[in-house]
Amino acid sequence: MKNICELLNIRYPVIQGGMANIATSVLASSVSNAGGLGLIGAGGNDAETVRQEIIKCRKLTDKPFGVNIMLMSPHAKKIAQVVIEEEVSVVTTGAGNPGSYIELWKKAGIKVIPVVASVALARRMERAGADAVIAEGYEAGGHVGELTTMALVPQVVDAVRIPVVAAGGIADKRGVLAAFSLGAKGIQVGTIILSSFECPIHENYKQKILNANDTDTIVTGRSTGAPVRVLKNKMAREYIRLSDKGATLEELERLTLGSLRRAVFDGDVERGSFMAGQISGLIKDKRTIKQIIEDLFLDVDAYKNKLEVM
Ligand code: TUI
Repeated sequence: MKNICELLNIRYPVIQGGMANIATSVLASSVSNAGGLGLIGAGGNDAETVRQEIIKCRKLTDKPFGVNIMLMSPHAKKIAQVVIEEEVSVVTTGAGNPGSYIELWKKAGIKVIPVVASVALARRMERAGADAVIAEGYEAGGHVGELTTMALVPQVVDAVRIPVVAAGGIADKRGVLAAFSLGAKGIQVGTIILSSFECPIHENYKQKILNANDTDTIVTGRSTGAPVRVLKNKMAREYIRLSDKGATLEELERLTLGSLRRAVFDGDVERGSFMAGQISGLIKDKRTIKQIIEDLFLDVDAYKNKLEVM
C-alpha cells in the first residue's frame, strides 16, 4: 500500500481540514508550502468563487493542494465539475456521501478522499473507488458523527484496504502516535490550524481557541440532524435552550443564520458560531503553520521509543 506522502506527493502525512469560510487559498497554500496538504474549503461558496480560489492558490504555491467539498451545499454539484475543469489534484468531501461523483473524479485523474463517520460509508467509498478515507471522530469541530476517533479509526482500518487518515482530537505528537497506533496512515487537523498566525480568521476566534478549556465545546443542532461542535458562548447556550424547549427547525435556523460568518469575519463573541474541536483546551500558543507541522512530526520516533506499556 502506498503511504499518504507518496499518494499525495507531500512531505508530512497531514491534511488540513476543509473548514468553511476559513480554508481560503491563503490558508491552503500556507499548509502546502509547509509540507502538508492544504485544502480550499468550498463550504457554502458558489462554484465560481471556488474556481477563483483555486486559481489564486496556484499562484501562492507550487506544491499539491486540494479542494474540500461540503456536500450539504446547494453548490456541491457545480463545484464537483469545477474541480475537474481546473485539474485539482485532490478532492476531500464532508457532510455527505460523494458516491455519485467518484467515478467522474477518478476518470479526471483526481485523488478522492471522502471524510467518513462510519464503517458502512468507508466500505462504500472503497467500493466506489476512493483512494483513501478520512475517519473523523466526534471530538472534531464543526459537523460531527457519533463515534469517537478512538473507536472509529481502528474499526475503519479493519474494514477497508485503502489508507485511513485519522481526524478529530489531534493536536500534538501524542495524538499523532495514537492515530498511527490505531492503524491510521496520516492525520487531518483543523482546530490546531485555527490558532496559527496565518489562519485568516478574526483575532477573537484565535483567542477563544487559545483560552478554551477541555469542557468548553458543545454539540448543537442534534435535533436538526446536522450536529455541529462549537465553542460555548451566548449563542450556543441560547441554541441549546431553544432546542431543549422543542423549538422548530425554522426558529433554530433563524438563530444560526450567518453565525459562522459572524465568528470568522466579525469576531462576534456572543452571536458567532465558533466551530472548534474538543482538543482546543490543549492549544496554548500561536505558532506558524510550519512550526505546528514540525511540532507534530519532527522526532516523533523518539516519543514512540519512550512508550512503556508494561
Ligand atoms: O463536514 C465536516 N465538518 C463540517 S461541514 C460544516 S458546514 C455545516 N454547517 C452547519 C451544518 C452542517 C454543516 C462544518 N463542519 N466534517 C466531515 C464529516 N462528514 N463529519 C461527519 C461527516 C459525515 C456524516 C454523515 C459524512 C457522511 C455522513 O453520512 C452520509 C451518508 O449518506 O451516509
